[in-house]
Amino acid sequence: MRLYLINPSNPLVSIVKVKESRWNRYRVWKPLSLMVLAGLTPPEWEISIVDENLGAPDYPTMPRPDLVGITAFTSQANRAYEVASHFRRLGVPVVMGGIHATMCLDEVMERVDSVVTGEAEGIWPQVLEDALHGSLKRRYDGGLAEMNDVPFARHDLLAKGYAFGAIQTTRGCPLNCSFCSVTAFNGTHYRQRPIPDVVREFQLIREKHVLVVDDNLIGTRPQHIARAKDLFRAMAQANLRKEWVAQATINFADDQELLALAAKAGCSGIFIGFETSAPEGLLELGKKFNLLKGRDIRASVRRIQRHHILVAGSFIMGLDIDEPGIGKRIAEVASQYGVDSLNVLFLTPLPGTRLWDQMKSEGRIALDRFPEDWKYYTLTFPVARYKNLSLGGIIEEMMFCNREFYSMPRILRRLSGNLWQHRKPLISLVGSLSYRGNIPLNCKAYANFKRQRGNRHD
Ligand code: B12
Ligand code: SF4
Repeated sequence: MRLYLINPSNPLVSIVKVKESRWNRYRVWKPLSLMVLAGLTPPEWEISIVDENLGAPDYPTMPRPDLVGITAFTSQANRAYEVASHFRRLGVPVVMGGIHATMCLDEVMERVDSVVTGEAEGIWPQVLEDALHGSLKRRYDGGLAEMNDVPFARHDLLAKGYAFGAIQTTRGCPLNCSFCSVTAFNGTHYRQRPIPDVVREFQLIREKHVLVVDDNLIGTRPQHIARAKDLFRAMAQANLRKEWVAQATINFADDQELLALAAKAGCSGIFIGFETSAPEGLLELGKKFNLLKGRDIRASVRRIQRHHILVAGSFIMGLDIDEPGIGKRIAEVASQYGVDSLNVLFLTPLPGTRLWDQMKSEGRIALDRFPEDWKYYTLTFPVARYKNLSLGGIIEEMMFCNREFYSMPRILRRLSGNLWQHRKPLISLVGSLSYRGNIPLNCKAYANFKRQRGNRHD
């Protein structure tokens, strides 16, 4: 039995355009969901994972599969439907799962044979069994998985063409920020995989560099942090010889032992969602966790960097409190914080979030012809109507911000800081050049966006 597991591309996402900027090779990440599904699949299935981010294959020339499984973030939904329709025309049953299928169930049901909502661990073997007997149901729900049931991902199936391997150690987030789908999808309970499983799986990854995909590797409570320390100790003891990057909240900086253990376990970079520097903005986004009074963020960032860990900061533009000048402000704040790289995203109402409900009720979702418009839900296009910023205005702010933060003098200033502090100068430089190289690409993409969809913002 032949199974294709497909990760559809989204040609609008500049990070997948490796050919247009060679630095982007370092920003194409493995589709871990499909590697996990493969890990849940019994041996009678011959599995191929197709990651269209590396280029879509010529499907008609490939052997006919018996079943196709497609994953999709919302931004990939359009392409997912094209791929589904190709295989359905051939009479091959198509199953779709993942975040978009879960949040937009009705839309997806109309376009595939079977939909799996939620996490797959508890249900995928049943789906395969039914497919084998030609009795696929229209809908399955995997709910939330037991973390003991998360299998080792099949790292052997997607070995070439990536700079980073991928692994997951926890799921769920109690914080439920208004713009984020994680709590709605993975639940409020912070669930952790058994430490020996994580260490063993790390050993199966071939790449030297690894992305830990957890939304918050260290969690929010003392017991979460204690577990993170145990994990780092076990990783260091196993002498993995890997360098990894992960996402965490700023409280990562608050515990010197945690930082030392993370560095010893191979942590080379941490991605932190600051979102905004304004307390009213954090309240607007429901990210109260970042509101710790008296925190000196620059000092927190420095504490992390002293352990030779790079800090990438993420901000959101388009909040109700944001006004003209926000681009300059974010670039300045990020420089003040001393982050090594900056990622700014447009506030985007993703389906299933509180922000979606709010913006929908206020009639502020400008791009609302679905499914065609989903391809713009990459957080790199302004798909909503923003309170104090016009469409042209917010695009200008974004371009100003990136040009400012990634100007050559600023890149060189950060590089000299990295060199001085022995903090991965090469990685930092590659990261900055990759962002800088994408500025002209983004510029072109915005111009097309304004031409094709600009009238929707009126
Ligand atoms: C790693 C990651 C990335 C990587 C992607 C790597 C990759 N190719 O998969 C990178 C950095 C590239 C990325 C990019 C983006 N991401 Co992202 N990302 C994540 C993150 C942190 C983890 C995803 C992951 O690997 N999870 C581990 C796997 C095992 O879990 P899973 O994907 O949920 O899969 C399980 C189930 O969903 C299900 N399942 C999944 N697919 C299928 C398919 C079938 C057939 C079946 C049966 C089951 C099934 O089974 C799996 C096992 O239980 C999530 C947050 C999260 N917690 O999910 C955000 C998340 C998925 N990203 C998000 C977004 C918005 C984006 C971007 C659009 C914007 C951005 N800049 O962040 C881009 C889009 C890229 C694109 N191609 O269009 C949103 C998606 C919301 C939505 N409605 O689409 C999330 C949920 C974060 C959030 N804040 O809300 N992302
Ligand atoms: S943005 Fe981060 S902290 Fe907020 S709900 Fe999402 S994963 Fe949790």
